[in-house]
Amino acid sequence: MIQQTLSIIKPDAVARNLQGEILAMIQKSGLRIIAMKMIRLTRAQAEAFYEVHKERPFYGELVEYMISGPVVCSVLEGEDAIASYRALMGATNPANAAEGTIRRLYAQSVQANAVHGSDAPETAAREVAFFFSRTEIVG
Ligand code: 3AN
Repeated sequence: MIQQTLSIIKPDAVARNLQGEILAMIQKSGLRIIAMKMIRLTRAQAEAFYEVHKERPFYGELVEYMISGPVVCSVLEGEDAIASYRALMGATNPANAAEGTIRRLYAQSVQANAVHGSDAPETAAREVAFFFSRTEIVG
């Protein structure tokens, strides 16, 4: 099934100038970038985006990290895009990420793990709409 998913290249990866390499991996995997923007999240945006983790002990640190520098948000489209991008990202903890995945190559820690990708169709719809209006999805 053709799906859309939200990707975020997180502050640690943008700070290390890895946007191009990560976008190249996304494109080589066959996913199409149908919308993209570089932004700096406000605290309110970061808190709202990660609201599901509000009760987790790492929530405060996660918000601080996500506002520590610019991020690159994009909407990816393709066959089974949600699962296929999560496979390309690799496990949340880079120590467990498979060879050749974005996180194995570029993540620094469980928190500074280079990329975000939606984890289910409902979250993908919410996350795409969180960052992009319909007219910004141009691909
Ligand atoms: P994923 O990004 O693989 O979907 P989630 O949704 O469990 O993983 O976690 C969201 C984000 O929260 C992660 N990408 C990471 O930045 C941060 N995070 C998750 N678990 C931890 C943890 N144990 N300690 C610090 N940060 C964490």
